Amino acid sequence: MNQPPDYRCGFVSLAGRSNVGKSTLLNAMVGEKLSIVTHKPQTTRFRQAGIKTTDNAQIVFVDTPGIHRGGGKALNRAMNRTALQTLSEGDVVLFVVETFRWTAEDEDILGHLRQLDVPVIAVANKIDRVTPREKLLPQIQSLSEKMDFAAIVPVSALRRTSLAELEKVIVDLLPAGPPLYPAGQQSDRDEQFHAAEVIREHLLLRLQQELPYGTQVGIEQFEDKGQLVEIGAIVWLERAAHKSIVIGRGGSMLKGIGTAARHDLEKRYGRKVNLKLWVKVRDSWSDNAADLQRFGYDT
Ligand SMILES: Nc1nc2c(ncn2[C@@H]2O[C@H](COP(=O)(O)OP(=O)(O)OP(=O)(O)O)[C@@H](O)[C@H]2O)c(=O)[nH]1
Ligand SMILES: [Mg+2]
Repeated sequence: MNQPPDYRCGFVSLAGRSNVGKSTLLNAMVGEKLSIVTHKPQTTRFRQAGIKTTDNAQIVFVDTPGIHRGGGKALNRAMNRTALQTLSEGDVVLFVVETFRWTAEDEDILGHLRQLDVPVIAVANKIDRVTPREKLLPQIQSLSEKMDFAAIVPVSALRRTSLAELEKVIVDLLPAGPPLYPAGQQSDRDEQFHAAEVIREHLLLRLQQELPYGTQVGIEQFEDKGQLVEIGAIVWLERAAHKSIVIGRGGSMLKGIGTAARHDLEKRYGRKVNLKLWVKVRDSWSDNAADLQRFGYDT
């Protein structure tokens, strides 16, 4: 590929509290569903890059867990640590907020952002929920008083409103340099990671209350057999008492989760998928540093 001499490339960290739409934004910017999305907080647990390559720039978006208070378990601390570490590694930071809601957690994150010496763009997301439109202006105004942002860009990640404008603002702030990833590569994670995440998305969607937060998915088998992809995964729980709920009456809950995940994976690969799920218990894994490390968290 012939790169123009002013080609730009850099890391763009997505920062923000849970549920503001960081993963939705990453997927929309890259144009591929790389990160899982649910209406529940703390959906994203791992750092993941989503790469967008154009003729003049390569933007490496880095999705992070939502920075949150409370929880208090080793898992919560690991997620916050991952998010803060990623912030400090960006050439540019996107501070994603809900346009209509500012919370104590937003204020905490602002405190971290003020200490960075890289440009921070405030992304005022979910503007589709701001009606009438006249309300937008005072909200942007109050955001502008919080910090000296490089820019404030109101968007709707869900409806893909103003994303081209956001991309332009980002590219203008990126350092000059050649691309870091091959043009066709969109994620820095392998297919096992994505398969586990798809299964976790359906655990989050179908299990109630605290239950999904104690689940973890481990891929045991991943075999591409041409017309068929065979996947075997363990759903780890942290209490034996949760097993009967996750399996459900006559296996119905686990079956429902497996079927939904299989449909998504079949769409992803354009092929048949044979998905087998097993349920196992590892007592209190989410508060155990050794278990977290084993499951791939930064501890
Ligand atoms: N109305 C509206 N909803 C949105 C928009 N962007 C995201 N959402 C919704 O907000 C919820 C949370 O989205 P996520 O992308 O998972 O949020 P997140 O910031 O990655 O959350 P964590 O991974 O938990 O930190 C989902 O229900 C999304 O559909 C938007 O522009 N408008
Ligand atoms: Mg997320």
